[in-house]
Amino acid sequence: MAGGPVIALSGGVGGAKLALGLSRLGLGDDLLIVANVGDDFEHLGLNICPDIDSIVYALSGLNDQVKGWGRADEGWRFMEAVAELGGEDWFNLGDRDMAMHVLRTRALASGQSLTEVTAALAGQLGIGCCIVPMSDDPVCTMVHTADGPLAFQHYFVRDRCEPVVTGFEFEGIAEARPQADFMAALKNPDLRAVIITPSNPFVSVDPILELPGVRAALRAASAPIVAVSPIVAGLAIKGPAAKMMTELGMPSTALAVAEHYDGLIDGFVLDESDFALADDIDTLAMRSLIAPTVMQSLEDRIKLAEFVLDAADELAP
Ligand code: FO1
Repeated sequence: MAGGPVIALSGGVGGAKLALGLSRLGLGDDLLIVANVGDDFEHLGLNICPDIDSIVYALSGLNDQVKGWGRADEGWRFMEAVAELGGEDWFNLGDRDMAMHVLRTRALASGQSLTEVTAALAGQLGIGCCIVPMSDDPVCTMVHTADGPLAFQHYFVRDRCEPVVTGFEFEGIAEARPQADFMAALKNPDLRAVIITPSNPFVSVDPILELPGVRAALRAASAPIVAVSPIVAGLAIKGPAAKMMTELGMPSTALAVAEHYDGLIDGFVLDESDFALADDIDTLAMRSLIAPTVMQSLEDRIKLAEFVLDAADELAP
């Protein structure tokens, strides 16, 4: 087993599952999980960072595995009182979850960076690996729809992903700097692997890839880049990825995801149910790899993480 840093690019639920598996491989602080911040927004005066929180809660075992976001064993008395007072109640903030948002908002207001705040909160929850935002600068994913542009959480939560998607825009991306530890790890000659987790390619992974300098650094990186398909047998395990692909005029297949990453990645992990796509994927500039990618148990998460890391080691030049 080679040493060296392992970078995982992650959005919410699907990415957090694989991030948890990776965190159980004994990589320690060689594991750097880079979280999308395009979903972040200010709500009720609070700085909300859903993908960071999905990863932090998953790695600390606090996550609600049914909803896929927020904490387990949650109460909603704060939200009941918000509704009672006529406040916005379309975005549910659990009573325990509120602590994360209040403490992060205060720390950011005191001048701490999102990197510092995330490290402090993850550290309080005993998380050993590094979780960093993709950038400490603001990036806001806008979803272009047939009815006009929508802020991401309005599209995803308020409007339940129902609007027809025509495109995406990452406001602020041109001015945003990739997070420092992320770029340093990419430039590290001992870099072992870059893993693109099975998150939504368009709204979770692309914001990270579109940061100035990231694609160039990935291409120049000495390590293999391996992506795990978020689409299994034509369906997204969770979330609107397949619906978005159809609305964008793409087939909602793992092959279409591989093509989306073509030219950037060295390996693409398909679920066993998509084995028939392997030959098509091998015609792209990447190697198809087949494994069980639906992660229900912790064991599934760890096994897929081991598979992906072994695949990267085999693909290493
Ligand atoms: N998703 C929902 O579908 N409904 C909600 O009310 C909701 C609240 C929420 C609060 C905090 C948080 O960190 C995430 C929350 N999410 C909710 C999930 C969030 O919209 C998604 O996790 C991402 O933005 C997409 O990955």
